[in-house]
Amino acid sequence: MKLYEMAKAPNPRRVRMFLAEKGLLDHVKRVEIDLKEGENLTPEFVAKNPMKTVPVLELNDGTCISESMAICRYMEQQFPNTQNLLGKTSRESALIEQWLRWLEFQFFLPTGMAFQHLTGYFEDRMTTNEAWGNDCKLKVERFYDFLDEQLQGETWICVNRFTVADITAFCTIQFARVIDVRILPEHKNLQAWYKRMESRDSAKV
Ligand SMILES: N[C@@H](CCC(=O)N[C@@H](CS)C(=O)NCC(=O)O)C(=O)O
Repeated sequence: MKLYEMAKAPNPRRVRMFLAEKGLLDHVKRVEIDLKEGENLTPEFVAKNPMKTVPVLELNDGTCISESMAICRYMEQQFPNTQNLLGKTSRESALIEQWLRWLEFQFFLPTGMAFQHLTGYFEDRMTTNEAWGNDCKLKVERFYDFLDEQLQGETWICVNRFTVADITAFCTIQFARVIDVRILPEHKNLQAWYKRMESRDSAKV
């Protein structure tokens, strides 16, 4: 299998961490796609993913799966004897899914929008709007407060164990440095959780 990704980009990072936790990183051959140079816009890449984004997992039969969570689900089902990260019961799966949607829509997406509209990274292919970027940044800052509250008395984001929700929150927090948002000293619960995350081997990939 091939994993088209960009090492520095946050969505591919989520998938790499997921694979590392499961001990499956060596099951994929990583292919670097330079987004800044527009390598995701070539006809060859668009044929693999018409959404023009990374990551993309290409199976040995040529099937291409894009969307980080679709890739994670595929790998979890293909390798059921690895560490479960998506839920062992319907209750767990539902709560993890709820958190994933909160994290992706209310946290990751505004971080990405703030990045695009405040840094001008894709200025050659989009019109930026600074006011919108700042609104998104504010939303990201509020989400840190929310996460800190939710982590009161908890070790992990949900279901009392490490899951893909922790991976998604961690990768978003690291990504948010590019818009200069960081965990504040008063976010004691979030600080403690972040230390736990940082100490995992998968945090290094
Ligand atoms: N929902 C998608 C988002 C993928 C995504 O936006 N990837 C970014 C890199 S983190 C990308 O390829 N951006 C290129 C672009 O927007 O042109 C996923 O979860 O995989």
